[in-house]
Amino acid sequence: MAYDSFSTYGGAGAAHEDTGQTKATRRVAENAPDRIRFMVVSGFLGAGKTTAMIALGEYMDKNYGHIGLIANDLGANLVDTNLTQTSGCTVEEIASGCICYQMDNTIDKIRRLKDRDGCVFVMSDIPGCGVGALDHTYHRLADECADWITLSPFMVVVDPERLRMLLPEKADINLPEELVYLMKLQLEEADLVVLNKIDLLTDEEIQRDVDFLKEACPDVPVMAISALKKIGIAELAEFITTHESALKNFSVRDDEKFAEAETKLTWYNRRMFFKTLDDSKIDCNAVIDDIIENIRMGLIERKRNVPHLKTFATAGAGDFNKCSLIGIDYDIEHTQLFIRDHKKMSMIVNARAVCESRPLARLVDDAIDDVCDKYNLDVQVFFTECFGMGDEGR
Ligand SMILES: Nc1nc2c(ncn2[C@@H]2O[C@H](COP(=O)(O)OP(=O)(O)O)[C@@H](O)[C@H]2O)c(=O)[nH]1
Ligand SMILES: [Mg+2]
Repeated sequence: MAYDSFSTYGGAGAAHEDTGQTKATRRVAENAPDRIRFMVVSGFLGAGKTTAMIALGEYMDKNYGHIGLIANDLGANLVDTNLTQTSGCTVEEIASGCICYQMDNTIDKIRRLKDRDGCVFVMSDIPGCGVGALDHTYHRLADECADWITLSPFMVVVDPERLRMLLPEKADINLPEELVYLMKLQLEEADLVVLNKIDLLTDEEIQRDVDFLKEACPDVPVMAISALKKIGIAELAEFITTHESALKNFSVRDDEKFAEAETKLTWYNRRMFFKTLDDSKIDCNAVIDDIIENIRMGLIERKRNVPHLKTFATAGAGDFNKCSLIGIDYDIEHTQLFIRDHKKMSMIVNARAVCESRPLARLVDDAIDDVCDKYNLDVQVFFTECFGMGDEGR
């Protein structure tokens, strides 16, 4: 790729080698005997927060010292926790709510990662759209833990597909106006904007998106990476270990439009187990594709959308399938397919949808009934939760 300036701010310098002591290694070590750095990775649903966190974690764990990851999402049986555990970093999970409202727990976890696990840097992602975390987490940590936590830039990951809604072309990707508003708020909150998924773009498109983001966020650096293909990770690691948050005064506590936007989102988590009724082995990849496709079609029919749907399925002996869908206008992305046919599989579905919770629950049930008929399967559901951000009694 000819686009050679992934670091578009301040020339963070040549990429580090994967081995040996880098300048930054020494810096972190010098500063850090009794301090730790903390960073929130924010960004839109499906933008690549978790993938970016793992890519950074893996790289920094080799080059900077031990890294801790906090996988933060809502509910039990989450795909992301399973994933982050493959990174080599120490992983903690906060699944009972957003870190914003779990700060005592979050501070405990950061302390434990530092004292027990010897971590020098901890990253946490955030559920939903992340907006508000600067206020709730960074300002609280700055007030209470300044003597042992250094706050790295509040990082907002941007997905080029979703960015098209904000670009002059104003692409209509079937997301309500409220979510466009959430994306704008996200950019305002950032200390550092990271354009992700540049492996999907031409050099001209990367340049156009970076220029647009620089103009939209004139006071903050913009960097470009591919978390999946691990492009620009060394430069990003250098930046976040050598800069600190500006601790902007940015709050959405009294923003009604924000509250309204959040209530558009519904969380759906389910864990289940499938087996063939006649004990035969079948192509479980096709079953998963059909489930996702049925959900997609059901949402299209109801004029609703799913900014992020993730599935993770295992069938023993290390064979697994991981898929992702980032909206009704997109194809299913297969991060990993089963290599063999199976007669059983265990599966997790996590959906973050723009759809009311009851019709969503019904639609997923229908999608599953449909594959059971088609493939002659029995299903056992172990866990389901489905709730709107605004649902009473949550
Ligand atoms: N092509 C491409 N896909 C990516 C990249 N980073 C993440 N993805 C994919 O985007 C989807 C959402 O990623 P994820 O990290 O789960 O997003 P999150 O919801 O922000 O945590 C997954 O299917 C990823 O494999 C990237 O750099 N390039
Ligand atoms: Mg995630």
